Amino acid sequence: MDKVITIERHILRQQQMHPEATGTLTSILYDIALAGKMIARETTRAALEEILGLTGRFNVQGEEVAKLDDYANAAIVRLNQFTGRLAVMGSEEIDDIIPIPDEYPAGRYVLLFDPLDGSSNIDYSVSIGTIFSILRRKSPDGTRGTVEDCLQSGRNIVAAGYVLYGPSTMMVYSSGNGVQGFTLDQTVGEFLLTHPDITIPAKPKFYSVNQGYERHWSREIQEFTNCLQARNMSLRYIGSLVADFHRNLLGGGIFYYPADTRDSKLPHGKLRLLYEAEPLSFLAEHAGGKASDGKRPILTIEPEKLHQRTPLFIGNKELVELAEAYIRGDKP
Ligand code: FBP
Repeated sequence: MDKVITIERHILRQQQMHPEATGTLTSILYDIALAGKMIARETTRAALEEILGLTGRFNVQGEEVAKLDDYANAAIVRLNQFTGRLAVMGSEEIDDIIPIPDEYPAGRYVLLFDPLDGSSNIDYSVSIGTIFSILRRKSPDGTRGTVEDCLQSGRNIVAAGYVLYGPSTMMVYSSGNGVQGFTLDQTVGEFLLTHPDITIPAKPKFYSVNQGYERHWSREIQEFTNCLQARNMSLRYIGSLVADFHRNLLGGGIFYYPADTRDSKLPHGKLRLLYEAEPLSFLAEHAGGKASDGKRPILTIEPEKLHQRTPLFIGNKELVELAEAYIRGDKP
């Protein structure tokens, strides 16, 4: 690396491009980077500290909550609730909105996050991650934030990203000016710019889907998958959305989690619109890719519920459009 650029320095530079900026967004991104470092420390020490495993509680999705899920959620809330920068937060792990306690001032931004994505992989030391998006509040300044502040289409996102806890810890984010990747140098505790201006490679290599569910898919999705196989693309599926997305962002490919007929309770697939699909779609589009629910761009969907789910097709533009063509029934 001929230049050592910390994430703080990079975010500050981005801020200087916006004379109207107040520095609040900058500070929120700093806090997320700090939360990422704290969670990275816990994930690497989880087995040593006996914080692997489950809490015995179930979240609003009906999934068992992992101890590390709890830690990650609490770390992000504790770092952000007293700063006066946020009006309200929303977490994949918490049923309702997370209000800013009355003793703290309410700010102008909204933070939505999946504290630990891929939690089914935590105990197997497989890559997991924290996913986040930041939006401006819609409710009047100075008042307490509302659920409406959280239910905004992805077009209103001002910044989004993820922290990936894998062989190395990386933070990848965009504030609308390209997608940047930083690697945590544990020896100095700093995220350093290692992947500037990420764009999805034009020639896709990978397709990522849980093919174990193929018999539950529509004929169109099955035909689309056959088409990818006929293109000699490699199947890669980790089962952690953030890790599968990250590989395809750097190596080229498509990740998809379609709706299927397995569980009538999940007619719209498994992944959460606000905490998973919207932030990664913001990144995909700023990296020259595309993200769709099979029929329309994810970022145009008007959310109705905090924990609503959506089918997701995300990655190389050409492949996402190919999936949409198959779903429309006009396969090429
Ligand atoms: P959470 O772990 O945040 O609940 O995320 C859901 C998730 O684990 C995604 O990361 C992943 O892509 C998907 O579910 C895996 O689902 P499945 O086991 O059905 O393939």
